[in-house]
Amino acid sequence: MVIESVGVQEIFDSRGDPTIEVELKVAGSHPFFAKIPSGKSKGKNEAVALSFAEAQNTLKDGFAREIEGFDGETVKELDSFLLAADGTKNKEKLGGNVMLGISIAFARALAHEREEELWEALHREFFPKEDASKKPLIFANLINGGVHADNNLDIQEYMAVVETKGAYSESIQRLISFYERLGFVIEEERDVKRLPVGDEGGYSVNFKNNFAPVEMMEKLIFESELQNEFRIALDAAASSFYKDGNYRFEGSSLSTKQLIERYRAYFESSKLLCSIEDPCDESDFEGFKEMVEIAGGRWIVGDDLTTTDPERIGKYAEEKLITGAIIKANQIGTLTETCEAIRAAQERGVRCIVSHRSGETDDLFLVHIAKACGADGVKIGAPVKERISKYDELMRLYQ
Ligand code: 2PG
Ligand code: MG
Repeated sequence: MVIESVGVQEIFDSRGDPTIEVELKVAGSHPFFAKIPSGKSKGKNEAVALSFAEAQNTLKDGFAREIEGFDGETVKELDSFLLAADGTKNKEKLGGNVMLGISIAFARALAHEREEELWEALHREFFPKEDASKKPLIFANLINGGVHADNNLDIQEYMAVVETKGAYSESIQRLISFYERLGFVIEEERDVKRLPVGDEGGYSVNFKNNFAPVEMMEKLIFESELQNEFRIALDAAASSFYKDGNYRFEGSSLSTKQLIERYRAYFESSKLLCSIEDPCDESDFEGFKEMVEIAGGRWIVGDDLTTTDPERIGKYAEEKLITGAIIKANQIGTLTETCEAIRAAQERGVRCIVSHRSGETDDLFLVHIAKACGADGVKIGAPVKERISKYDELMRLYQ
């Protein structure tokens, strides 16, 4: 498969912030595209994302000519070429977003040539032994806080975790009804109409403390008799409230030990809380370790800590800092490294949750990565607006 040209367009994500779409032309076919999402609560080690103007200049300054005529039959070959052409540690020369866009568009071209879906091409190349029919748990963010919302919650995300034993269509319908009921409960309690929502479509209102949303969701899950199918997960995104060695939490300054005591109390008070992502700052290795020790089988998930980096995931899994890992392709910047990160987790028994970003597009590649690798979870926000297309794709791919 020979690349004829690469171009970039400026597009806008679900927050209205600019991001890029890559267009790739290969010999003898129509163009292939990939839209790249963007994050707000980012890990320090994420690949650099170029602005549209920077991406355009990089292509004009010679990279477009360099890649023209590239000839390869696998995603790995293309990504090795991109990594060599970039040559930096954090992809600052070509941009992780540009590289990932080329990588995904090329994978789509390869899949098209073989009359396959994107997930089939990825499964064949990277995960031939994994069970692509395994249904991932759905992590749906229903109450937003932290930097994703304009409210008083320090914790960034309160997610319903939905296990699907039958058809996805039925579980997703139950999730949508649950999300609506949760909205009514909050409206009634506050006596307001039209609740504000945060970046990922979850309700964004004040609560008396960071545990109150868990209590509210848990009560409603039991009242709705969904306790055998629905559980609750948090993304604390703790780096966003960590400053100078302490955590700014509910107006106080907490040490790692004190913060972990709060989480311990959550575990004791909740029957359904099954996972906490980034409970501590990405530099607080002791904190992560202690969380795994007290978690009692609940997942302790790395996101800012691990940034979809195969080496970091491998290292932190072996040091027992995590039992789950968030997979976001644009944190690392190529499909090959994304798949290696998943492998690094799978080989060590660490659960993989393939995730969206807070600034999303309607590109569906994350659902295809999840299916290709037999992921344990997909994290796609509330079932509304721009995120709904990912739920539709889940139903289509797993019917
Ligand atoms: C996260 C994500 C997605 P962002 O922290 O897990 O929910 O947010 O894309 O802003 O990093
Ligand atoms: Mg996160």
